[in-house]
Amino acid sequence: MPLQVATLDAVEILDSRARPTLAVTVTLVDGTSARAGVPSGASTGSREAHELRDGDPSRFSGQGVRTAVANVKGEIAKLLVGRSFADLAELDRAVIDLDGTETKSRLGANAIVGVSMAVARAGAQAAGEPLWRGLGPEGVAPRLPVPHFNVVNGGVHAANNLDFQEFMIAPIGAPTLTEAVRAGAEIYAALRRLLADKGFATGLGDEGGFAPEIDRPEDVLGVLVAAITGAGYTPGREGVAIALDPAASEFYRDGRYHVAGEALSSDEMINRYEGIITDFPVWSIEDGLAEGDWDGWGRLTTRLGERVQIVGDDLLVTNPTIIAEAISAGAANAALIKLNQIGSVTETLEAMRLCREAGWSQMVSHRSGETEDSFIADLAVGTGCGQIKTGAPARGERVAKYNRLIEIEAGEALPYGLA
Ligand code: 2PG
Ligand code: MG
Repeated sequence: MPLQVATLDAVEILDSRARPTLAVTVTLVDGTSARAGVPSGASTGSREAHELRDGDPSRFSGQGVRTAVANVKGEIAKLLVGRSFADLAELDRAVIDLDGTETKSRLGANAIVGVSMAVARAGAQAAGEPLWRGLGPEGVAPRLPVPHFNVVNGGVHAANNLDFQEFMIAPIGAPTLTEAVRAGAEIYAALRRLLADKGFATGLGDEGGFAPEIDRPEDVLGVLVAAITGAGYTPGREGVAIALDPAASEFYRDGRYHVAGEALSSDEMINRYEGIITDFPVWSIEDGLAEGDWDGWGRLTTRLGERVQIVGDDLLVTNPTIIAEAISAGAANAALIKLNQIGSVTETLEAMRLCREAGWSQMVSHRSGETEDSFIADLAVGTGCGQIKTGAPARGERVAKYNRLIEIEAGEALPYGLA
């Protein structure tokens, strides 16, 4: 069914960190209307698509997005309204060409991805199908993903001294998505009690996880295992496993990884991870090394890639060209997938296709700055990738995604688990 846009609108709204972002609304000529909220990251990879901010210091310390809003309502609307596109890929391509830059810096990747998401949603709605089905590539079976709940926050997402950014619990062995969410919520509650009993503050970081003053990652992992057991679950892949996103680019300075007072070389950092996966039920490590440390990534994947998933986030930035390079270099064995890192739904699906064909796994991801939009839940289901991370099982903008997954499962009997 061709896509014909009747109206395109955008407004500057707030994300979950009180920073401006865009909401884009599209109406198709058949009257179908859909909206999308644009996410925004803090620990961004240097090769991400360009998030256009106004830079006007008199508003939101320069963080306003009125220019991006004006680009949606102006240039992009002028391009799209009154034209017919065969599909989303053709429409996305036209907007990307209109922008004309490598990183979408002229119109703004935030503007472009918002339009792309809103049109994808409207297109599915007009076809009378749920978004996840509309996003599903030909020949790929939909699947409910294993949720990765980020229950302890550090790095640039919290004010504590913890260098690793994310400690996630993943109920891989749960029978259904709904039971996995229950496990996540029960362990989160158990963790709160444990931290309080040990005298730690239970305030939250940006993604809804606790942000205790614990410095050593191994100490956090010990508490997490206790929370998993305390809530009545089995630590490990048959029950509830742990995933890490150290976001190592953020603690890599002068050729060293700075972790809890130590300054480690790449190989010492890899040794540290080897110890961690030996002592704790960690099944996945994202951004274990810095984005510029390509040689280190190759050694990390060679040494630990048979035992755990090695996920590139800042390293790959959902960019099909970079992912293709990383696949031939053997720099990782999985990719994190974020729509706004590349800036369109079409390119995101292309990145996922490359991974699938190379036998790489994929984890669909939120950003630390989020809206209530649950688009990524449908993206994860439709592409059958088997994994999603979208923060703690707390805070509305995080829970919106988990609740959407629960509703998808309630409406349709789909398989649950890793792909
Ligand atoms: C990450 C993300 C999401 P940010 O590093 O994986 O958790 O953080 O959105 O700040 O880049
Ligand atoms: Mg990351």
